[in-house]
Amino acid sequence: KRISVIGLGYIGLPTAAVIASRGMEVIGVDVSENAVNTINQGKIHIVEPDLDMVVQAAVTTGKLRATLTPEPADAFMIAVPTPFKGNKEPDLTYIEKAAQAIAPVLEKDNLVILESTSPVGATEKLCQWLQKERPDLSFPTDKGEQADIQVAHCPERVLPGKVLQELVSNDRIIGGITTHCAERAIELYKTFVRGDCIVTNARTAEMAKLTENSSRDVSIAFANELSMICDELDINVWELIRLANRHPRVNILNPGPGVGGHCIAVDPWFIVDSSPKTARMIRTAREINDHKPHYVMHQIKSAADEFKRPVIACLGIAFKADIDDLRESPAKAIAEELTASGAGEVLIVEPNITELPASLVDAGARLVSLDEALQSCNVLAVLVDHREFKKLQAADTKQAMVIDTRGIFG
Ligand code: SAJ
Repeated sequence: KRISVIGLGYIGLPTAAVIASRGMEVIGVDVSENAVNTINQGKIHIVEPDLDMVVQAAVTTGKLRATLTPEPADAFMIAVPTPFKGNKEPDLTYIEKAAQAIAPVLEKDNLVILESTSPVGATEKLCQWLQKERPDLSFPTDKGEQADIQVAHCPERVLPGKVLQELVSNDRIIGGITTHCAERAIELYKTFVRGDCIVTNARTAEMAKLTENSSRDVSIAFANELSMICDELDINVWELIRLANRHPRVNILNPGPGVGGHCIAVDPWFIVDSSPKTARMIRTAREINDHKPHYVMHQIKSAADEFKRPVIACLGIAFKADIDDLRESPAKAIAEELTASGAGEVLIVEPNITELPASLVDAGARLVSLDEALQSCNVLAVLVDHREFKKLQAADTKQAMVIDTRGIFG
């Protein structure tokens, strides 16, 4: 069997490499020449623990090959980005482009799987886009079980930082447009997934993925709202949550500087876009989490205003602990806003990177060691709970005013 993976990013590349490591022939397709060349040299263009070794092995054994133009295959797995537009409407352009790219090489009995997190109805749209390009083939939205091509939505659910492990161990939701589509998809996933593969229809599978991330977003918003209420009432939110969580049926998540990454801060908007009047809590949770970085930035700024020559140390700019991913990071946004506001000299400690992004360098921020930051700062903002920072004791921060958004000092 030949499997083609469209989109070789954070989801597509690990998926392609894992399937190749099971002995199947995998052709990876990407629009980026740099990604294609890097992968064909057995290297990777993204950061994920252990991915380099798996990709190198898959390329060296000839099981994985990357290309710019799709080639015929038995199954196509689409793992392209689904961002939102300025007005928070889902942007399905990458899925449409992927459909147009694979349509010319589609053959009868091919299986097409959409892995990208998508708004409800996107898998049906994918069928329509393919149908438009290939009027000679029939699709399950139209011809049901008699269709030439099978289509399913099997949303990815892996946690950045643990992708290789979760790709194999997580349960999978298999949303077939028809039963036969689901059966075909299960057959493919069973070759590399150890978790259960649970069948449903495509629309429910789309909504299930959005629901998982919205559920987490709503829970984090609850914690973030609590943290702001506690500031007003002079209560330590970390102690409060520890106490409340002693109740057998309460499990509050951790407040933080806001919600980052490219999933949890995006996906709930797809539900809001589909049901704008009804999705009130989901929208409010998004607004609370999006507001949190501004709130934290003002807290830091008022602390800095207490000093004649404020030196602000920002501990961490990644979007969460122990990764180097700065995309959609609230911590990075806070550091940028602080630097631009002229609140003081800004020192950044980020053990997972070797160079600061240009936006911060240009604004005058400096990347320094933890020791240097501790020695020279008078305001200390803990923005990410990296393992290096969790070792800190209150005594290490000396005379600095501390804003601890992650509760490392409890
Ligand atoms: N965060 C908090 N408090 C918490 C937990 C998280 O502030 O108690 C923040 C993090 O610091 C980070 C953001 O939330 O900024 C998101 O981090 P995360 O670890 O919760 O999730 P992601 O975005 O790395 O991955 C999520 C996962 N979804 C769920 O756990 C329901 C993952 O399984 C999905 O595959 C992924 O989104 C995705 O691709 O959709």
